[in-house]
Amino acid sequence: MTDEPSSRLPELAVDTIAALATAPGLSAIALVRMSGPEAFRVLRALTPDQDDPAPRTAALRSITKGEGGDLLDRALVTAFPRPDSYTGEDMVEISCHGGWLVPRLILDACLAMGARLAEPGEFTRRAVLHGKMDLVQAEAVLDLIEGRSKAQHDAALFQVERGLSRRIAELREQLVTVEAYLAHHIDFPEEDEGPVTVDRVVDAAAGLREALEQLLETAPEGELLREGAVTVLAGPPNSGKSSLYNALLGEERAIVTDVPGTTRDALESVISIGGFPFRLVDTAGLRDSDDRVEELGIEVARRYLDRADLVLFCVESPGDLGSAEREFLAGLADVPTILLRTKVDLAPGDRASEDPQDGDRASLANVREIVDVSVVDGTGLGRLQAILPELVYGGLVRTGASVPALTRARQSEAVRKARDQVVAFMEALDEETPVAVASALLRPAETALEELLGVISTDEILDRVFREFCIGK
Ligand SMILES: Nc1nc2c(ncn2[C@@H]2O[C@H](COP(=O)(O)OP(=O)(O)OP(=O)(O)O)[C@@H](O)[C@H]2O)c(=O)[nH]1
Ligand SMILES: [Mg+2]
Repeated sequence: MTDEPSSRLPELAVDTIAALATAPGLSAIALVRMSGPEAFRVLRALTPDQDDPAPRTAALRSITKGEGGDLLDRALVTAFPRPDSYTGEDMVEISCHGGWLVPRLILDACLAMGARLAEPGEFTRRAVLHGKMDLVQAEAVLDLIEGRSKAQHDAALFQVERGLSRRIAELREQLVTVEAYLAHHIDFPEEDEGPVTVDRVVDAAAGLREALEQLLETAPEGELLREGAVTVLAGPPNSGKSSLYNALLGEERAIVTDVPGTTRDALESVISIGGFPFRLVDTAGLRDSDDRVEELGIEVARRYLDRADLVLFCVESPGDLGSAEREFLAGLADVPTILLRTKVDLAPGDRASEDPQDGDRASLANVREIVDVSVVDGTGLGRLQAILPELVYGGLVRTGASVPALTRARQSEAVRKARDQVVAFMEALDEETPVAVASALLRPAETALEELLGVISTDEILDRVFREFCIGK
């Protein structure tokens, strides 16, 4: 531990930040962390008359309020001299007892001794500013914390380990190659068979466009992976929606009765099915109702259906599929739907004869599968759990989540911008626009990829990335 500023890093941040890195509440241990030029001085103030801990080695210390104040706790402290720390700055971690009081008192002591409370995401933001990680990795740090399913975890970890960053860097390289070919071509315009023909430039640009396109195709599934696919249980009253909701959740969350119109408000839970995240929503049964509360519940159901990624439409038997339901299903337009025939334990045997007839197919155009289910004997639940990931995350199910995939709007916007510029460039060449003029179209593509990685970044870009973070990260 030294007060000498390291010559290896520019001093970008002037102040020292502190925050609770663990969630407040009852826990055995909590972590208070500090980062910045004053971090070691503040630690000394909190641990008077005690040795500085050896770098990167946990040491047990009595933590006081500072400058001879009250004892607050005995805790493990670790000092990380820059640049070998998460942020790249001098950092201190204090692992103290958890709960409501101790971590708060220690944090207050850090603040009283000169640190300032960190903004959301500020530790990671400093890590980016000091070149410890790029922006895409920083976003993945957040995904890693927020992930609730195996696929989310795999994808976030892959991205933290630069999987996506490498892919974007390769695309940027490809772009620089096109620009280099172009420069060559401009330098030797007379040589028809010169070092680089226009064809070669066009080929390279086409390859780049294709690669950008492929990455862009990963965005819909990648973004769903972060949010969870909104999967709405809908259908007539009493058709068994809440029973299925509970069965898929593995707990009795929703009220189930034989009274039609039991569910009023929508219930939502995030669950992992086959390792993929789903936001399962139980809704009020759809019917014309005079009951004001039920009516409102049906309104809520419709709003969920408007933004559903997938609908599980429950009917007791296809015979129940009245014109209202048919109309409703047709109205779901292109939301993939699974038609669930519920309570099959009540009518055992072959129900194929009850399959919707051919004439029904038009109104069932978006029905991808028909599954017989029963929550009483478990029929069809396994099949349903196998179909759901395939239907929503088919691409990722096949490739695994450890592939470069775009997981945020910010990322897909940048790649789309780059793709559009490359397309505009190719069109310009096609129209025999002077090569020097056309080449100007490539620069914004390069900027888009550089901003994506944070090679060049503005406060606006950084604010956008880090505002989603919690304090202490
Ligand atoms: N035998 C049998 N009964 C079921 C099954 N699923 C649901 N039920 C019964 O059907 C009735 C209605 O079930 P719910 O899950 O409340 O139906 P719902 O679609 O949520 O009904 P609303 O909330 O009123 O729209 C209850 O009495 C359940 O016990 C099943 O698979 N087999
Ligand atoms: Mg219900």
